[in-house]
Amino acid sequence: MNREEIERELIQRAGRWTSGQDLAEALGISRAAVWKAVESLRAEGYEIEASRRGYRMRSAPDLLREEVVKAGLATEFVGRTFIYHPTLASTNAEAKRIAPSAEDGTVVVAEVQTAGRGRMDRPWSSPRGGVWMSVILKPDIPPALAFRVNIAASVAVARALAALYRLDVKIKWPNDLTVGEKKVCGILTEIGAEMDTLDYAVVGIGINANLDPASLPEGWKATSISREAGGDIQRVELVQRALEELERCYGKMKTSFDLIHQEWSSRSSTLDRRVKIITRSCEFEGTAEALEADGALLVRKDDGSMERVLAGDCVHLRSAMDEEA
Ligand code: BT5
Repeated sequence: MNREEIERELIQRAGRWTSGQDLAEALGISRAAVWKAVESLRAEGYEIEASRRGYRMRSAPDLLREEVVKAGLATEFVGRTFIYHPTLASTNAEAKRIAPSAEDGTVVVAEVQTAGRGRMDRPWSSPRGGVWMSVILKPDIPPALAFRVNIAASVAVARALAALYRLDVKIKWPNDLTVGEKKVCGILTEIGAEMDTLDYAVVGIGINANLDPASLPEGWKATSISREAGGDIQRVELVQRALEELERCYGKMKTSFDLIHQEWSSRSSTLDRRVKIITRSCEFEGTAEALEADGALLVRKDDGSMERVLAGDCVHLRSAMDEEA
């Protein structure tokens, strides 16, 4: 208990000296207990100086701990309840478990997932160094509009990656974020609903932050931020920014969704491409002509007919123009 309190105090006063006496008095504990808590923080990788002037935090380890993320988080409700786990099977599974009684905006984060999942129960590789988190949202919208949450999340994370690391992030339909056609982030939105009410949406966001894409199977065409940005990044800042952008996009979801939809379209790498669509029931090729506001992709088949695809996978093919070039 003392450890968490000292951690919070030192993070709030990072870079400034605080006397052991002040800390002990503020928390109603002995100076020896302060010292013990400082020692246990150091053992976890915190750099804390000690001198006659007291203690000064120089750096915190790059862990997505509640106290550290919340200390600089400029949101009203997203991430205000922030649940940190060193390891979980899947943050989406845990978020769904707690969703019925959770506050709107609750975030579940894990440093490592042992059974991370993608769409259609595919595996999602989640080693240390990535950002694996799920946000529980309770929008007052009918279940039929739940796809909006997914679109808002794609736009939000794309904004965060573009703003923080100047990456040219594209959205590949339906919701992969890519850099140079390689996947840097995957999003999985799952809902709990009755016939006409949405109880919750759990938005699972997996970002390959500081990891070596060579450690993932080559066929996955994956990349990471550290690879694209040329070095490790601060994951805490990334989580904060992504949650802030998510709150902003989520706020527009009900009143001005067309703005989010427009941004989604303008960041799309799928539009105007030749694509192969694979759904549960069929496979076909064509040209991606439009992204509709309900998340559907409109594909013009070679026989001229138009197909609306609401769910499935999309492979980007080389365009006829590329082939001529
Ligand atoms: C997705 O599925 O892209 C959604 C991934 C969502 C992951 C987050 S992490 C936090 C939360 N908790 C969870 O358990 N899940 C969410 P999909 O479009 O089906 O892509 C899955 C495919 O991507 C796999 O079949 C692999 O080919 C590939 N893949 C797996 N791990 C990857 C990684 N780390 N980076 C890039 N590609 C990966």
